[in-house]
Amino acid sequence: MTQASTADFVVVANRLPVDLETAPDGSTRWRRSPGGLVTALEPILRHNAGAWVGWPGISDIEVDPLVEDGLQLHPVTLDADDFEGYYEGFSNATLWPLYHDLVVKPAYHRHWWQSYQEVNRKFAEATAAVAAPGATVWVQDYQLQLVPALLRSLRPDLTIGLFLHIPFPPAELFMQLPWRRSLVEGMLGADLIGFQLPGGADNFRVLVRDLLGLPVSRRAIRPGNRTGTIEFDSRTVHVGAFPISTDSATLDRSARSRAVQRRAAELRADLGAPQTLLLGVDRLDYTKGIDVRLRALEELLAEGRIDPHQVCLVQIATPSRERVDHYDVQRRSIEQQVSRINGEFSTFSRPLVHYIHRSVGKSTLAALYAASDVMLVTPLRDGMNLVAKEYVACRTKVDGALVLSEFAGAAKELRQSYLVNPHDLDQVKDAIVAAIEQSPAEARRRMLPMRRQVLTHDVARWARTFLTALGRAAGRPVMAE
Ligand code: GDG
Repeated sequence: MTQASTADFVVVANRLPVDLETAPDGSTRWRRSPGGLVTALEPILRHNAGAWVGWPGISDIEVDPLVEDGLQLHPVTLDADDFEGYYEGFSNATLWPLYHDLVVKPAYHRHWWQSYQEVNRKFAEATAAVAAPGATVWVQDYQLQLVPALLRSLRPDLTIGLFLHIPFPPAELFMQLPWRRSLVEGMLGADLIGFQLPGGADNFRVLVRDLLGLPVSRRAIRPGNRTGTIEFDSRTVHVGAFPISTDSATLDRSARSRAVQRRAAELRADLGAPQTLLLGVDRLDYTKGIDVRLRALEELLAEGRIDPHQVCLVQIATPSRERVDHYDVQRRSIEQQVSRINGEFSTFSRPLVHYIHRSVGKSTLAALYAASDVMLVTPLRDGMNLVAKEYVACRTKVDGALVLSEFAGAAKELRQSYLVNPHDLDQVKDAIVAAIEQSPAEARRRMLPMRRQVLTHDVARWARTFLTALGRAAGRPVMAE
């Protein structure tokens, strides 16, 4: 462990790319939690004396800055009250449902807002202390929307980007938020605000025009990317769409490897060699529509349109935000659905639904993608949905079928999937049947263009595109890679 120094490029995210874990004997150790974001940003961080500011995953622990595997990490300490008010409360019981079209009712509590402000200030102060003069800072996601303005007031010399990973809602919904003005002004501290889709950027511009009465325009900073500008506080703030992706080449390579191919074959055999294997992979979240696909499956089985001897579903439902009420309710209802389907339709040789309420390893996940005939991605609303892109990246034999909700950002790129409105159960059922019955030629016709899209538009390209646009927005040279 080494003391970290000042950095020319700083990523600020709710979580660090490593988790601090407490062992049974009370000692702590770091475990890498490499997500797509780390993979995409790691080369840029390394080449630019980069640093990452974030929460280490355990409350009430003071941790010194450290260098882990060549990355400067700056832990932000949160106490149990911060975690409850800022994270579980305001981030996940206010903003999350508000930004996902009110799938459940957002709760508005003044003490949560207070905590959100305080914690955003902690993150801004930690970042201000780490960033070198004139550095570039990239703030990630809805938990930190006040950081851009707080940071700008502390460090006007910085170039600041903000990327929102989840949808940005229409103004009519956003206007419910009692602290709407402060939140928007917090975001406007950035030089560039990135959204997953042009629709999110449009929603933000309309909101700023109507709520703050500011002039907005559609001047493009990059051809082909619907971007615009907002004049605020004698500065120009750029707004645009930057659809995120996955590390496609690595997934493709992993899915081709002998080890993953062997594991895929083993998994199918372990599952009783079903004729058709269906798969769902999600955090257990009420936005993901796990209940939608289970309901569709149950009706198809009850109507005899699917033969229980031929089909089985693996549903990975990774534990998530378990202390937030709506998540607990959702979990119980999904578990009831699963046991009802299994009670009615399992055969003596195997259960109909294999429900895994745990996280599985990366190579098992790649093997599941490679082994499954039909991938079910049915969210009611989703910023992008990387699972859909990961499945496509792992279909190295150009087969398989993706049933995809129109309300996932990924639907804008994966047009050849079986697109469904998750609120239209009959359509979801018909799409599942069509996906199960498709011919190999039809599978190839659909999968080929989707693979081309995902393999050419990977997460590294996403990061590069955002940072290039940020450099142009700030009128400074972009990061070296
Ligand atoms: C937010 C936005 C946007 C899941 N279970 C396991 C596992 N995973 C991995 C998947 C995928 C990731 O977690 C989930 O990403 P999603 O994009 O599907 O969804 P969110 O977590 O809601 O992410 C979303 C994303 O940010 C990025 O901008 O796309 O719209 O909501 O990578 O593979 N990974 C492993 N084991 C599991 O059991 N190893």
